[in-house]
Amino acid sequence: MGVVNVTPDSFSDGGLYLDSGAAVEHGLMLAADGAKILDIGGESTRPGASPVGQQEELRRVIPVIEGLSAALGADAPQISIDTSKSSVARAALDAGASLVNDVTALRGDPSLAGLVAERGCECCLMHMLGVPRTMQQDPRYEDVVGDVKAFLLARMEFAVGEGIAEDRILLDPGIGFGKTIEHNLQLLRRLGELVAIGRPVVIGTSRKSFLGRLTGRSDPADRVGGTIATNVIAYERGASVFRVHDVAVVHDALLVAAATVAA
Ligand code: HH2
Repeated sequence: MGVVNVTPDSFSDGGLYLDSGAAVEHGLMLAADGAKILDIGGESTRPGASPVGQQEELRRVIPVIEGLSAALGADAPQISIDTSKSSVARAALDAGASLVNDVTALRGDPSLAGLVAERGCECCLMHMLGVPRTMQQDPRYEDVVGDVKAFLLARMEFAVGEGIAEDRILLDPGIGFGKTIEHNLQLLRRLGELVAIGRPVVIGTSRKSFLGRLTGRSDPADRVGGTIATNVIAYERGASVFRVHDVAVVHDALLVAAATVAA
């Protein structure tokens, strides 16, 4: 899953693809690099980020999804919309998206679950403790893996109760969303416990700050080594979807990891 952030303030690529033409071009490059899914987002969820209004989010992402849908060929990657708003998800699905990636796991907008159920599209339910503005202020868990697993099971039960087919659901532990370095590492180390739920697990470590703290790399673009290491480990522990900014190198790393594990 390649990331296309159409935002001025994303933590690693804010402002680079705010222009819809540049965002479409970037998405096409990620597809050529091997992305099977393109995740389009118009609102940063980095720690401390401020919420974006519906009109502005629509203005950012819809032309990009329309542009990618028109430009991508027969072997096109799936388009995912990274949003918590049902109005944005609806317009994105109309424009060609088929996966709703909601970092609030259907807690942010009461009408999003019904929309996903009605359209029969896929959705990714992600764990987050608190809200982006304050989530990194002293996050605490009884047992981070057990707590995240219980949360994901509860959100899946909610989604199914709202009419979403279980086989349309992907799950994500939400690396960096209300977690310390040790919480993130525990989730990666014990990812198998989440894979055991039986739904595809999405993992998003790409360029995140815990990799910077572990390696001393303050510039997110310099965290590709840490990104590769964590994605290979997640693959080996059963993750299915790898949300990254640097598709080409992670794609190669996963091809080699897959060949090694298969042998
Ligand atoms: N991480 C980010 C955003 N969306 N979605 C899922 N399912 N999993 C993640 O780990 C995840 C996500 C944050 O990364 P990014 O989009 O690069 O940054 P920003 O939120 O600042 O735009």
